[in-house]
Amino acid sequence: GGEELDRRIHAAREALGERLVILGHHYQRDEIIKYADYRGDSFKLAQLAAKRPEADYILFCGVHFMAESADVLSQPHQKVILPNPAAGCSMADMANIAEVEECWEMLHETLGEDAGIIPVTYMNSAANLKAFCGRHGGIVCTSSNAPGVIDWAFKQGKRVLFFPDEHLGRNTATAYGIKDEQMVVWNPKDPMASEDAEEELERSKIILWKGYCSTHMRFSLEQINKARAEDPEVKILVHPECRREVVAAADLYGSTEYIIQQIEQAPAGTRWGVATEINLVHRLAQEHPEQSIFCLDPIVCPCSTMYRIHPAYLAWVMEALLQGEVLNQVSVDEEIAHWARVALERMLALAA
Ligand code: CIZ
Repeated sequence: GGEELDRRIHAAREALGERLVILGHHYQRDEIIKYADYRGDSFKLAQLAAKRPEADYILFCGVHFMAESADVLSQPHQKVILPNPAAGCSMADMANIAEVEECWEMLHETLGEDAGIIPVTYMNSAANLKAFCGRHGGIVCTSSNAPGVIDWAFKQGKRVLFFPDEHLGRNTATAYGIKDEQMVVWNPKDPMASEDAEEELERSKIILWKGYCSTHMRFSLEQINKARAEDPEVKILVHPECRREVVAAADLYGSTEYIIQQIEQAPAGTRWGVATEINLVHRLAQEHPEQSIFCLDPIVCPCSTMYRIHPAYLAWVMEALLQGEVLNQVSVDEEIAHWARVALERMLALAA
């Protein structure tokens, strides 16, 4: 039962002491987040790992690409553990290295070797895609710093190839002033399908990979209209992985860290309709009873892969550590880690 698991996790936690740090992503459920030494978005958590060199083990309560980034940015002696190895990210899986390399080749065949394409990958991607960006003059972005990264990329070249999330790419490019007709969607399953594909690519400024977050795709313009009809004062706060029309209709949009910050700074009595993962929305509602916070999607489901981190996995991997056994370690190949770090460090240099 829950109490027994809780007792086992606390006992293992005590025994492991400073050798273990537990990181919890904002989208984790309360039964997990309560054990986290730190909470954050993927990027903040990956950086935190490196700042705790006394911790030999980093227990990453989140999804696979996040654990990979933590491994890339952590110190060589640190081991990163993903409690349940089946916790992936369906959006991150929508782009793989073979497809991205094929796309890169086709784009250069069509546009020529001086196409001036800068690859930009969202943090939500496998380490080998970050490494691809590192090798080809590109960069990583998060939902917090995407505007600054896009600006950097356009100063380096003529075009951007953005993967894997079409919507973050489109929302960021729109805010940057790129017109719809300068955006092309790249479907890796059927590239160059359109009759006008060549012309579209010639005039493109940004090529958007056809990937999406199934949790954020649940939000719609109808939900926003309904919320406003019921309460004209309601503030609509959405994540940039939502569709363009949802972001366009919102009062505010931004990353998880931005959403949290907006709510923390708002006066008592503020009423919010929020479009992001339900565990974060519920937690914000609990932590801010002085405001009214609801999720725009009435039939909410949590992110199904984040949900795969269950307390039983924590107990299992922590007890194994006490026996000297490292289970479910996420370890990125040294060559890939090197180039992924190049792309991540370009992003870090921008923030500095
Ligand atoms: O990068 C992250 O942590 C995710 C998945 C979302 C966000 O906005 O922080």
